Amino acid sequence: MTALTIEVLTNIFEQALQAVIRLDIAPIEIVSPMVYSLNSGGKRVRPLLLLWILGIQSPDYIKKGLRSAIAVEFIHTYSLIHDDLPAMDNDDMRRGKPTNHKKFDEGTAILAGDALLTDAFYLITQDDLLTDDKKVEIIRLLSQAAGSSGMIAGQMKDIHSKADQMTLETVERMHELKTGQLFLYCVQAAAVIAGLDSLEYSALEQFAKLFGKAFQIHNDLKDVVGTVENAGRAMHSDQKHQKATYPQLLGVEESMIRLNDDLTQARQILSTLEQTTHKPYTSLSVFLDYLVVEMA
Ligand code: GRG
Repeated sequence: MTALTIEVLTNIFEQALQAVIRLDIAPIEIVSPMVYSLNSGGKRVRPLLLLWILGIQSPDYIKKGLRSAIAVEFIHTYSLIHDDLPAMDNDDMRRGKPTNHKKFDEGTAILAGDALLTDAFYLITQDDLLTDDKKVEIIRLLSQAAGSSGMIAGQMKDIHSKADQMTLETVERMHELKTGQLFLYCVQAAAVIAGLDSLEYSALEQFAKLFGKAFQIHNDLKDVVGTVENAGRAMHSDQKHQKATYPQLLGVEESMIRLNDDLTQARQILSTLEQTTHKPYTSLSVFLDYLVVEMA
């Protein structure tokens, strides 16, 4: 595990991702908009989290997780394409580039999202390195995380929410579903692939929940105190869309305090996991470091 860095893992992931893009089979009209959003500068946090946990078990496990990791990046990419559509957030820019429907057209963007969503599951079925039982379990976890009781439920709450009627509790629940469920899938899929025991599995789930919450607070803070380059979209976009955010509900300072509390709790889980399993779980703090926001 010593030689494994985010850069090394990113290279492994990028190579595997580019290799599954079906230029040879699917028509270029649909592959182009899929590839445009897949390769437009996403940080790859979800697949890297899944693969890092596998690397902690043994570097040999990483290749077994590649398709499950690509699948979650497909789902994440679809969710962003659809989230940017005029019927949802109606955003022109993402990651500093035109959104999919601006680069192509609305119908194409809808279909590119549909294709990414559908192909995610196909990719897992075509995984030669996992048993059928594990593939079914991973598909179950991913469909649950992304579906009507997971990310879609969160998005539904989002589009029907009125910022001034949201409480901290309802905002937290919305993000747990909308953002948190895909992170939960990442640790669950890694646990299934590596065959982890239930204690390790549930500690990782607790870690993922805290990470998802911290990720969202960080994302909200970036919109208020960051720069356009960091946010990759117009600043104060949440305010424009009248979204209820952590800084709006709690203020910037209290949001930072909560973010740091979540990060501290997440680090404690990793230390305990490392002590009990003798595996290098504290190396996962590289994901938490990225979310640290310094007080001014
Ligand atoms: C449209 C079905 C459907 C779901 C959309 C996740 C989501 C639900 C919408 C995204 C809106 C948003 C900005 C949520 C905040 C948290 C979040 C998911 C940020 C983007 O994730 P990053 O930072 O993105 O991992 P990159 O660009 O790095 O891939």
